[in-house]
Amino acid sequence: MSILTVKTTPFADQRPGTSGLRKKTTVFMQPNYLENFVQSVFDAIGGLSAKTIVLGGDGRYFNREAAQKILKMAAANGAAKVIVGQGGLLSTPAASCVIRKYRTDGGIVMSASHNPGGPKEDFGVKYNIANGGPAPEAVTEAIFECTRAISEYRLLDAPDIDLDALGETRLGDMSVVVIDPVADYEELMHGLFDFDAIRALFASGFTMRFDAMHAITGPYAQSILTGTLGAPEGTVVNAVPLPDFGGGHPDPNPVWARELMDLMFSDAAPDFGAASDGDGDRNMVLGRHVYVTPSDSLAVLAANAHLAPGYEDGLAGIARSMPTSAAADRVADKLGIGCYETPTGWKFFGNLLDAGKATLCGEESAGTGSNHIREKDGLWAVLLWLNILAVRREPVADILKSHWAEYGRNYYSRHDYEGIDAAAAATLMDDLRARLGSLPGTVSHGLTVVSADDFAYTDPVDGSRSEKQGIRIGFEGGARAVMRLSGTGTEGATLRVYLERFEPDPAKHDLDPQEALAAIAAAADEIAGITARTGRSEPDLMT
Ligand code: G16
Repeated sequence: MSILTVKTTPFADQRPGTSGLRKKTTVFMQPNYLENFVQSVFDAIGGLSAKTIVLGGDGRYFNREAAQKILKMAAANGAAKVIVGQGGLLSTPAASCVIRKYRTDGGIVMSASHNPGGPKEDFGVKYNIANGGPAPEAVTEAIFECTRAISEYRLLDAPDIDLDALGETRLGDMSVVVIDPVADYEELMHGLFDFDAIRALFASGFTMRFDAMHAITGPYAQSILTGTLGAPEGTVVNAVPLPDFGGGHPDPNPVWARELMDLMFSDAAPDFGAASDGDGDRNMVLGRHVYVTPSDSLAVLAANAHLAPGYEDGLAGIARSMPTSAAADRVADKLGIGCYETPTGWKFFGNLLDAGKATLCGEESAGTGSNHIREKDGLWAVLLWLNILAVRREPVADILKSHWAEYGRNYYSRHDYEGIDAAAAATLMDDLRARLGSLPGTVSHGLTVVSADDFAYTDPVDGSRSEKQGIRIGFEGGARAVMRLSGTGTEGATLRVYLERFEPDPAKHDLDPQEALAAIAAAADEIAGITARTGRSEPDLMT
């Protein structure tokens, strides 16, 4: 087996976004594209010599081929060992768990998360550092710089290895250890939650539907919910990961998880419903006839986390991304613990978790997690909910209502305008940015603007600064609209408009969120000129 040094030239579009590099699968499959990016990762982290990394993916189209190629590149770059999930599979949270458990130097996750998969859809690669979390901006920028200068990559000239056989093999001088993708993760969950209490909950006739959306969480949910916790067969649906996610969009939200939504709002609704995304880090939670927004879920989990053994000593602090509602802040306030507001992107939570400042983290984009790993974790959130339900024995809707009665309700919704012209989107944001100083005092749809700024973040641990992280428009009375461009799309631009209004009066907690937020949405549209500039009168998605 010889090491090939292959000449290449840079691709101009390999700057990682909110979460790694995501492109159309055909872009990744063109000669040298994947290789350039992977070699740049290795170069940016100071080479792979004698290092151990983890490798896995969400099983989407091109996962296996990419895994073989990355293994051969790791071997040619001098890695000592790669721990790889059987079949090239690992959910994002499981990859984080394995990186931490075996104290490896980092890991590569092949996923485009909630984006659809298939030859005409999306693929992605992200690099996680030794703490198990997404590479911080300094590292992703260093990777990008390497992609701009790359002239060659290294590849072992060797046959493919058998990714389905558990155990250790060799690829040149490198050891390859194929592991069960579920076992380490399940062991971690066992240590955090009261499995006996959850088992008793299911034994009492509690019913649940978990929609794995034909994505990576299927095997994890089957093993833990149906296997270990005794949930009835049929609890987990769409449980077999498919390369194209069954033609669906593996994004657990009210639109893409329509089937689950319909069931949960029907007469046949089980007690609890949940779904997770392509790579298993997102979650959606529902009760009978009720949808729990991710922002509310974070707040309820924070207020009740002490009911689970892993969190019985209380929380050090809570962190949320800036566009996430302030519902969790009210819990932090009451608990007298720290509360942190970060830019969008799980990578910004890493330092807070490492420094012990935050225990729970969450984002409006259906991500919730804790210090047990350094990624958001869909099934973990579901298990924490189950542990809380097992102790409180109340319907989800009642838990939510009593939470709002105690803390007030943050009405919240995100409106997405997808696939809009990238130049028009950039101009919209630039023009709005240029007018921020003159916005206070403006009245739109009966709402007076009292503040307008562009969110910037200074990491309290390492002092790093991130600018231009979303435009915030505050209205009199505390309502707000936030606007930013998504960093995870692969076609055109996606404008995200986040709307929020606080309602302290329990007598007014039963409004339809879209109605409760209608004036704020109209004001945001007028102030930014969304309809006028994009030609869209309606968002494509409202979560
Ligand atoms: C990723 C990031 C999240 C982020 C989300 C949406 O999630 O890990 O932190 O909130 O994208 O980002 P954007 O608004 O820029 O599209 P995932 O699940 O796609 O990895």
